[in-house]
Amino acid sequence: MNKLSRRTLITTGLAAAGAGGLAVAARVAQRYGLVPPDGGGLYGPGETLTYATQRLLTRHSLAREFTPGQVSKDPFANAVGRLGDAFQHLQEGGFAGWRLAVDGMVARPASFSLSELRSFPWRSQITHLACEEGWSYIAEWKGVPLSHILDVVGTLPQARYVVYRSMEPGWWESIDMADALHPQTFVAHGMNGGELPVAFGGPLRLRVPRQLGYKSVKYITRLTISDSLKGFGKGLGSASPEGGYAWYAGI
Ligand SMILES: Nc1nc2c(c(=O)[nH]1)N[C@H]1C(S)=C(S)[C@@H](COP(=O)(O)O)O[C@H]1N2
Ligand SMILES: [Mo]
Repeated sequence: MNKLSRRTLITTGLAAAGAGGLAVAARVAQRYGLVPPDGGGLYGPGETLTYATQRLLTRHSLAREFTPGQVSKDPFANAVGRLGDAFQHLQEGGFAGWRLAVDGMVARPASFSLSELRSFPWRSQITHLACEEGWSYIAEWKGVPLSHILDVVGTLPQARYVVYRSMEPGWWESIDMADALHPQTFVAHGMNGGELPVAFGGPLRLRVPRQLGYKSVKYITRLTISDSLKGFGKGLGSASPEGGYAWYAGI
């Protein structure tokens, strides 16, 4: 069977199972390894149906890109908690000491300085950032595609997720390899033609334009590649499901 008809079959199966009951859909998803880390509990079957269906239908699709004329004149930066003395110290040094550590299931664990990251091949995109609370803005983002960083460190074949952590306490997320390798997923260091302002996550944030704003974590300092999310936090994949939000926030 070719890939497409297999995909149609699974998707049709999921839809039929979904009509017959979310729990049945969850069993179909399980058979194809499409259960998200927060797929247990009360909302689990719904989360599984969303994730599995989107993964099969939109695996390679691109988030919409805009023209320079559509960039928001006055983008809204979400309020950020206290970033702490260590952050302030780095900021006073122009972030020369900022590092992004990459570890876990990689052949060559590494720690990159900001200037090393800026010397990597970069790309830019004009995309929409949408908060689950209703506001949004369009900005131009400049950064290193995450896939490039994963190439440099040599991701092992059994890798399934990239976990990313912020210097801001309590903020950590993860994405699956489909989103990690997606061409629009950036480790962003620039915005609207300049350096990335602190209010918008500078010096470094992840941009995941195919998911809601909360997956675009600001002030990232560490990436961990893993085959499982069980050992991180409460094992639900990120801080979001611990606070009642979905791990997969595809749009
Ligand atoms: N470290 C950190 N990252 C974060 C947040 C935060 O408060 N701290 N807020 C998240 C949420 S809920 C959204 S909607 C976006 C907001 O991005 P913005 O500040 O560029 O508008 O950042 C996400 N990343
Ligand atoms: Mo948000």
